[in-house]
Amino acid sequence: MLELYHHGSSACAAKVRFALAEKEIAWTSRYVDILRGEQFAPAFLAINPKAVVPVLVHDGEIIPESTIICEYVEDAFPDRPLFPASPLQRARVRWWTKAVDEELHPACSAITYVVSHRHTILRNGVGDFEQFLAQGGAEGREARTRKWRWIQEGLQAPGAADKIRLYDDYLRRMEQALGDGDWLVGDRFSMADVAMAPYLNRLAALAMEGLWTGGRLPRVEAWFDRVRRRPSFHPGFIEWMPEDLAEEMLGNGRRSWPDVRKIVGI
Ligand SMILES: N[C@@H](CCC(=O)N[C@@H](CS)C(=O)NCC(=O)O)C(=O)O
Repeated sequence: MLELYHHGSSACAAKVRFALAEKEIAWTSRYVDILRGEQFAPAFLAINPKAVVPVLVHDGEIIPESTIICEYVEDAFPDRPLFPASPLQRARVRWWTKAVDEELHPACSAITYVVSHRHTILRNGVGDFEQFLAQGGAEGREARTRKWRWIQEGLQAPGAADKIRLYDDYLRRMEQALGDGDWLVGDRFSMADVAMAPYLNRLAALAMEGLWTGGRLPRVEAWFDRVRRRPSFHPGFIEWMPEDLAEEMLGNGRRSWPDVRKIVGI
């Protein structure tokens, strides 16, 4: 039995849901409301001391980290493969998954907090700085302090604008990688597309599709339309996203869009 600890708005959890749906694998939901601090509950910390989702539990074995989960699922359930057969194309796929883990995901967290989650968290009650630090589990003082500033200062927080520019650079790399093809690596949908989809979906959820629409990055626009039309898109991205949170993110994103445009020079 496969159990997935996840949250509706988590990009890396969406990546795992998307991969599972592509591979038509059934799973049981263990929902962790990370905007209400459920990731710090002792029962969840026993599963993942890092206090983050997603975590997969397969027949009692705990597998954390979204990229590792997707690779594990591919190895354990090889039907409907998400990795190409050729070594070179597998290396190209891994270039994207590594970029997501190392750069895009941290940028996505920052953008989501400074544009939207900060409002939700402030409304739910964040306590004072010391309480916030103490709550962070293994996250560490530096990361926790950075998050506190995202919550308190929004787009004015140090480094926030750089994260938006980094994201924009990746969109341009996608435009280049797509060339005349439909997908990021080779001519088949792959884990590279699975890995990138949540990060464009997040920008769309924050009303920032203008970063690629309107003729700015037409191949990226067409790619995201193709991704959205896949039957796996709904179970990956829509089904678990709380409607009120989706509305809130869209509204907060719309209010931030003029500042985001200025940052990327549109
Ligand atoms: N490298 C991890 C990152 C996991 C992560 O950052 N998860 C976020 C949601 S996307 C989370 O649970 N955050 C909890 C928090 O912000 O306290 C992975 O890919 O699984």
